[in-house]
Amino acid sequence: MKTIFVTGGAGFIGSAFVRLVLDEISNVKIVNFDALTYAGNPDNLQGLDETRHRFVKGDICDKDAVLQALPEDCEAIFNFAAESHVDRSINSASEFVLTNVLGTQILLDSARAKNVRRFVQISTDEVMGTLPENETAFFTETSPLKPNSPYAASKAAAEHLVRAAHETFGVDTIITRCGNNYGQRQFPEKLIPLIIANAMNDESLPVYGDGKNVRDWIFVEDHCRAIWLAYERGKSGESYNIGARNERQNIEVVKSILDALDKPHSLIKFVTDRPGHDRRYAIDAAKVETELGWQPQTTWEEGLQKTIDWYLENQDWIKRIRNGAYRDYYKKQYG
Ligand code: NAD
Ligand code: TDX
Repeated sequence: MKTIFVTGGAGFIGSAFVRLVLDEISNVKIVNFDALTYAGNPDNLQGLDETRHRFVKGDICDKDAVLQALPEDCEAIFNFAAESHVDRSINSASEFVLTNVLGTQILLDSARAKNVRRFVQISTDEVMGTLPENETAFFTETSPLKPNSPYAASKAAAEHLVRAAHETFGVDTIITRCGNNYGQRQFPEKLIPLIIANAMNDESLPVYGDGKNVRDWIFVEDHCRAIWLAYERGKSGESYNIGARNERQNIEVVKSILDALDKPHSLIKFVTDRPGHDRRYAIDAAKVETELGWQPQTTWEEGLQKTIDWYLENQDWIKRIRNGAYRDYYKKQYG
């Protein structure tokens, strides 16, 4: 049995990764280290095989706690833990610098201290900024880092620290940069679950600006499979851009959800644009396709329907989240 250390494994993508590894990789045990911030949810870990999964509540900025939880003879750290919502970073950036920057450095130091064999940093396409609105420009692994939001800047800073650990100390590192994920258990501050939750309750659907910003959507399990392949087959020190070649304008995404739920388009409400709103993200996935032999397995139509079905079938999950703290956030963000 190999042991891996997953941070942020009670969040949206981290919990999907934990599930995928437990389901599909038989010789791996997981220590799942998560601070359970507003975005971390123990409900996301229900039903896991507890003989191979151990949850530890802890903060990646707390070095003693990390060193204590990090198992001896650890195969890899997968760092999913982050403050992940762009709008929250616009309202208050400090938490983003702490967790996303300092937390990553503490994990890198801990990896060195305990001779962890590989460090996988889960990064984002947003570190590369924004693209013009034509079909010919894409993010590649050699695109310059030009982050535009405090969130993206903190993730770019983390990438630099990962690179520095590799160059200076020879830490075996992999960076993955993915586009917008969607799927089960995503916190309803992000576009797709927010629209599904509001539409299910016949509430208005806030669309920023003209609704024509483009995101490159990927089903969360496809992202997680690519991360595992990058860990297994990736070259030390390299970055891998992950995307399913699935660009959509926000307004198209919102209308597709309304149609699937049989709700009227009149619920859509155009609201003030996000400051510094990146216009378009689009990923050239040639490197993960050719070097890692990865391909997405879920089409947009299948993935969106699966996601909507999950939210319809798990209304208690969403009700528990849409509590007082969420309501306060929503009011502050949307008025
Ligand atoms: P999320 O907000 O759903 O989950 C983040 C998790 O990290 C939560 O469980 C939270 O409790 C935990 N966490 C936060 N601060 C922590 C700390 N200081 N110590 C320990 N745990 C802490 O985020 P997500 O959407 O699952 O994103 C996971 C990772 O993937 C992030 O690093 C994010 O930058 C990256 N990413 C996300 C997307 C996307 O579309 N959601 C796309 C590309 C990359
Ligand atoms: O209420 C909304 N209305 C709206 O029009 C929200 C929450 C979003 N939007 C727009 C903004 C974006 O153009 O929808 C698009 C998607 O927004 P988010 O879900 O907030 O995602 P984004 O800002 O694109 O960032 C996401 O992808 C990259 C994740 O949140 C990041 O963690 C990831 O790194």
